[in-house]
Amino acid sequence: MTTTVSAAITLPTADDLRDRARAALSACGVDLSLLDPAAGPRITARTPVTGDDLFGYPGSDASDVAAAIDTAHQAYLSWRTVPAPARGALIKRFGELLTEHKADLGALIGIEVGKITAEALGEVQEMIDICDFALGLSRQLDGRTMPSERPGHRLMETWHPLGVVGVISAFNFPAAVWAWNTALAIVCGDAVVWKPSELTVLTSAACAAIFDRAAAECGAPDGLHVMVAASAADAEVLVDSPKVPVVSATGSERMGAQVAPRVAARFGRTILELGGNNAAIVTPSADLDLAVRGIVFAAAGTAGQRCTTMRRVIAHTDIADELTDRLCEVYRRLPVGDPFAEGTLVGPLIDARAHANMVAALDDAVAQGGQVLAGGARRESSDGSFYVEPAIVAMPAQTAVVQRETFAPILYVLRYSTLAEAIALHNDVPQGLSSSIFTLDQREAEQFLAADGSDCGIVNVNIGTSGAEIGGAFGGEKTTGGGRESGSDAWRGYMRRATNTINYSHDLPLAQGVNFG
Ligand code: UN1
Repeated sequence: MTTTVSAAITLPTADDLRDRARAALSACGVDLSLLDPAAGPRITARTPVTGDDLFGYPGSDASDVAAAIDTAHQAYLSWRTVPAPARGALIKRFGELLTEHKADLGALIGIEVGKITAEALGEVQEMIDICDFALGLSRQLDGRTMPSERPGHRLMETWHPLGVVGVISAFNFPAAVWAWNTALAIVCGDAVVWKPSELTVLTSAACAAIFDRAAAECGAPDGLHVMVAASAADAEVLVDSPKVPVVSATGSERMGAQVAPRVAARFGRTILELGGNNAAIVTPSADLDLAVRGIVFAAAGTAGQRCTTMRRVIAHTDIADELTDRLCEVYRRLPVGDPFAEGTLVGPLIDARAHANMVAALDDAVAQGGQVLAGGARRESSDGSFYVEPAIVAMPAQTAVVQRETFAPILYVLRYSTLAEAIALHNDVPQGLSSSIFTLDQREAEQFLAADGSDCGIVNVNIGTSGAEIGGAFGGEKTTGGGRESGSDAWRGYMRRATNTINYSHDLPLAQGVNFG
């Protein structure tokens, strides 16, 4: 399946991308003298757009990570005493600066991740939205009061900051997922040490510089947020440090399986957002126009590199042929190419490894009885860049390849006859992040939403699996890790709960009516 089709892709030059990156970094407040350091550990910033290395950036080693944790812990000790609404003022300013630098951050995300401009700007908008949300939250970190069983007593809950939150983020949402965690953690009174993906160090440096500016303007303690450009091995300090009560990690199931037991062994808390193997069930009553649009955005958008990307369609036999034909027809016309060019909808894969994984998955699918109906080929471009045509593969059954997450634009199509069979197929994968059903039949929709319906953390009706709003809690079950970030009451994951019983009487009645002399 390693076919390369000849319609060559025209790309910007690496020098052009370097110039754009320098301009955006400088506008965001990153000291350009950091680029291409002469000595010390170093990370290489690269672009998937052309496949070229862009700059060197100073790396952090394990001792830097330990020092960052100490600094952040000190900052937390004073930050936790700042009233939450005053903490919100910092996030308000941060959101304003993000708005001001939306285009700069969008450019960096485009350069380092290869997202098309609309999606790169969408990611920054998601950061601005979470700031709005966290600002409101800063006046709503509410606890309950419960009736006490004892006269003259009050029972209530208060919520307090926890300490340093370790944030480990992935390349595909280099800015927004960090912002979900950081905006909430800061409003909750925590400090943050951030280990971004090594693939997106420039975007991360720009985000950190913008945050630092907001923090300085608002008089926040130094070191409230520290970014460490560390390797996964050096970042293990973050995983093991007892001074990091919460580790919020986004990435592969393999990474989560390493991080979670180590944090648990020291009784730390994790917020995990790991793999997804998201599906849509399309029923006979579905509005197929809507379904096609929703599926194409979710399956081919971001070149299949979202954790929420749709990887499976489970189509009723009555409409499966028509749906598949229509999807293939759209797939054959999808504009693949330079993410900065107007009209492009599918940018590059992140790197050679991602492409090798896609090729291997397509080979496995064919060996397991699949038939590639559209796409799958690599388009001719520069040597180090990987532009692929999103693929649709008809599968006779939910074989091993369909059950694993391949972080590339491959959409497997399966067929079903009864809704019970469709839901069983839907849930028969290890992951449990996002899901959707396309139907105009309320009974079918409700069955999918019910306790014995979709087993995912995100369950949608008549929209695709990706592109969640920040207002809801984001995350999923099973090997997705069980964490919840972003909206709703996800903030509670960044705080500790204290149960308070207050006696305002002159007596000392004991609970449960216990008489103690
Ligand atoms: C991710 O891919 O890690 O729902 C996050 C979505 C985005 C977030 C994706 N709001 O697709």
